[in-house]
This record gives sequence, C-alpha cells and structure tokens, in this order.
Amino acid sequence: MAVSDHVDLQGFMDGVKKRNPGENEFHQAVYEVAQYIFDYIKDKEIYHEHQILRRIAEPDRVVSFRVCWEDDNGNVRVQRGYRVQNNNAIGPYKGGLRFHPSVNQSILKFLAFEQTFKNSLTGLPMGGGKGGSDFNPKGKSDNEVMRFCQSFMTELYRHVGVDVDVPAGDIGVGAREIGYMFGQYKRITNQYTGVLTGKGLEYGGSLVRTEATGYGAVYFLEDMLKQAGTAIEGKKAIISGSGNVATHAAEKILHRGGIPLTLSDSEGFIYDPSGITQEKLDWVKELKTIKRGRISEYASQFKGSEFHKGKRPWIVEADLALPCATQNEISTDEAKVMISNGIKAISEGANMPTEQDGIHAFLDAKVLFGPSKAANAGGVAVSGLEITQNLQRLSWTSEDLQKQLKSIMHSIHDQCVEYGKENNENFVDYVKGANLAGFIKVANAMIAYGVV
Ligand code: NDP
Ligand code: 2IT
Repeated sequence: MAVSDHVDLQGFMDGVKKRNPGENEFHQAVYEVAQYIFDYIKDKEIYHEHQILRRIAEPDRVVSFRVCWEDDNGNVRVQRGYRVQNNNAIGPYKGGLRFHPSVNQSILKFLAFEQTFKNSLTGLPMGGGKGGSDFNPKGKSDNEVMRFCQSFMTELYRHVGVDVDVPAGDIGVGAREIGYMFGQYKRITNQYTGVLTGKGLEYGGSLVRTEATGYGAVYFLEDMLKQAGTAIEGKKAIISGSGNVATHAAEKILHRGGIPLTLSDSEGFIYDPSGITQEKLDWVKELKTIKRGRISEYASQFKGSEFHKGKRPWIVEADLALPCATQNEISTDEAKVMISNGIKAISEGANMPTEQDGIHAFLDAKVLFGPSKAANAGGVAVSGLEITQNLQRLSWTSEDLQKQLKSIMHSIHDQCVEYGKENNENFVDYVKGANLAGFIKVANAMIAYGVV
C-alpha cells in the first residue's frame, strides 16, 4: 500500500465540501470530528495509509426513493424516503428514522455519520445509519400516518433486516409509526424478526427504551458533574423540546432533585418559574403523544407559567441545559448568553444541537459540555439491548435494563475522560474524548478488513 500524501484539515474539508455540495449539516458534522482526528492521527501513518477518515465520511450507500400515499380526501401525495447506511465496520447499520418536512440528504447524512461514532461508544456491535422522509405527521389522521408508513416500508424493507440494518424512531417517529412499519414489514416478508427497535412491549419491544435517551442524557450529565465534584440536586435546568427525549430528560432531572424550568416546540417555549413537576410532566406526555397538542397549551393549563412565542429557552437563567429538540438550536450568540448567565453544564439530548462556534465558546469558558454522540447514546444503547432480547426471544426486566443503561452511560463517560482529559488539567474536553474514543474502534475494525 502506498504511503498517502497527508492532506491537512483544510484540504480534507475542501474535498468533503466539493464532493457533497450544499450539504451544510453534513459538512458541520464531519468538521466537528475531523478537527480532533487530524491531530490524533498526525503521527499514526496507518490511519492515513488506509484513508480511514475519508472512508468514514463517504456513506457506504445512500438509498432514496419515492413514497406515494393517499390522504383522507383521496388526493395522491408524493414524498421522498431515504436510508443512509454510513458504516457497518462494527455491526449491522443502526439508527433512527426521522419524519419531518425539513428532512433532506444533508441532514440524514450528518445523522448517519454521527451515529457511527455514537454506536461505537456504546460498546455494542452496531454500525451507523439513519433514514426518514420529508413527510410531516403533524395534523395527519392516524389512517393517513398508517398509509404513509406502509408505503414507506414497502420500499424500505428491501434495504433492512436484522443482520443488515435495524432502524428505530427519531423526530416524528414514535411508537405509533414503528407499529405501522413493523406490521407492514411482517406482512411483506412473512417474518417476525427484530428488524425495528422501539417496538411496543406486546410485540418485542424493550422496557426502558422509551425513557432511555432522556434518562441517559441525565446520567451522563450527572457523571460530568460528579467528575467536577458537584451534583444535580437543587440545580435549575433549561430544556428544549417536548417530545420523547425532552420529557424523559426532565423526568430524570426531577428524580435527581433538580428543577426543570422550561420545555419547547417549534412554536416557542414555556417557562414555569415554580418548576415542572412530575404531575405537569405526565400532562405534557399525554398532550404530546395522545392528544398531539402544542406546548403553548401548558401556559393555559398551569397558572404562573408563561409561553414565549417564537423564542427558545436559552435566555432563562439556569445551571444546567439540555437541548432536546433539533440540530443547531443553540446559536453561538445564545451560547454566549448562557455563559454570561452562569450556565455550568450542557448535556446534548438532541443530535448536534449546538453550533460549532457555540461549542468552542462553552469549552473556552470551561463549561462542562456533553456532546450528543456521547450524551444521547442511551437510546440506541437500549435499542441494541432490544435486538439482543429479540434474538434470544426473551424480555429482560426493567431493573436489569436500567442497570445496563446506567453502566453503558458510565462507560461512555469513562471513555470520554480517558481520551478527553488534557494533560495536567482537571477540565475534560468531552467533545474530543467522544470523537477519539468513537473513532478508534471503527477505524481499527476497518484496518483489519483491508481495502473494502
Ligand atoms: P419527538 O418527535 O418526540 O420530539 C421532537 C421535539 O422537538 C418536539 O417538541 C418538536 O416540536 C421539537 N422540534 C423538532 N424539530 C424542531 C425544529 N426544527 N425547531 C424547533 N423544535 C423542533 O423527537 P425526539 O424527542 O425523539 O427527538 C428529539 C431530538 O433527540 C432529535 O434531535 C433526535 O435526533 C434526538 N435523539 C432522539 C433519540 C430517540 O431515541 N428518540 C435518540 C437520540 C437522539 P414540534 O412538535 O413543534 O415539531
Ligand atoms: O439518534 C439516535 O440515536 C436515535 N434516534 C436512536 C437510534 C436507535 O436506533 O435507537
């Protein structure tokens, strides 16, 4: 094998941009990893020789397809579906499906790239993938959602399988959508396999999967605070989103004696100065998953709380922040406001919620910063445990799964400390730690396979 000419970070990124024009989210995700990897591999010829980063940043394949369905008025609607299979060096592709009007190839490529490192950090045998559609489930009837999901799976089934690629939920894909898709997969293939995770408990789903991402993000936050000699108890938390990840993150903050102050959706945020209690959270969960309502309704329901239309919660003073809605939802300017308001720690429940310069601002200010690929890995970790239970045709207990989730999150935290602790400094750069630890395992597996 010829020794490669070493390109520098800038040259590498120029190539990524040229090959993936206009895919800004993908460029951002690749840069965030590459800036650390370049430094790490500068004296490790083998990674250059095998062009490892160049290969991880080129998805194994991107499948895109037409999805036709009929709405309740008999109109034919046309959507685009995708599955990005980024890398399967350490296991079958694994990652969620997102249904949201903003979905495009750039967003799914960034998510599949991130998922590759996240899944590696869990220690479970899972490669990285992501998929979805620009379909908007909001405002659609259950029958419309069912027809869309069936049509989507009628193409997707060719590309997935328990040893090939195992999708799950993400934004806009929860228990209802997974049920419709699993039903259609079973109908088409006549096979009952664990091809999707996040399934209902009646048909092969795992206990603790629903809670896992939000709870896991708080376990990670707790570990970061412990490492720094403090704890969640008594601290105020600002949280964005009001879906699966946000509500369970808020719940675990409550379990730890913290005070959740905010939740949000795409229309604005609610601020409850007296704190969001378990009772209020239960009301929000029902609002979002059963009534499919808007978070603004919280302010009419609970006296003393406020709805801030068109705004994000980062202006509220607090000790802890958990962005749990979507990518780039903390701008660099908002990060600076949070720093001047005295924020102590961030745990990213959403994927890539902080702009690149915002992350640097937090790190420069020595704010504890748990990046998404580490902090939100609890969801996919329990998905991995769901796969194992399905293969065993067994269901484990909630206690067992809670214990395993905690232990996986501790192990991710430990890997970040090992690779992210600066010499002679107490401060841990968790971004660096997560990127290096996630990369090394995938890279070494790829080297073992040779050029494939
Ligand atoms: P849900 O669909 O359950 O909830 C999404 C929440 O985010 C809603 O409150 C939604 O508001 C809000 N949101 C979505 N898009 C936007 C936007 N463009 N601007 C403002 N708010 C928005 O999704 P999840 O809770 O599952 O996912 C939230 C985040 O967590 C995503 O980044 C996802 O990738 C990540 N994640 C999820 C995991 C999981 O297991 N579910 C695992 C790891 C990460 P609205 O109703 O107005 O759209
Ligand atoms: O971003 C993510 O890790 C997820 N949406 C969960 C993926 C999964 O396969 O459980």
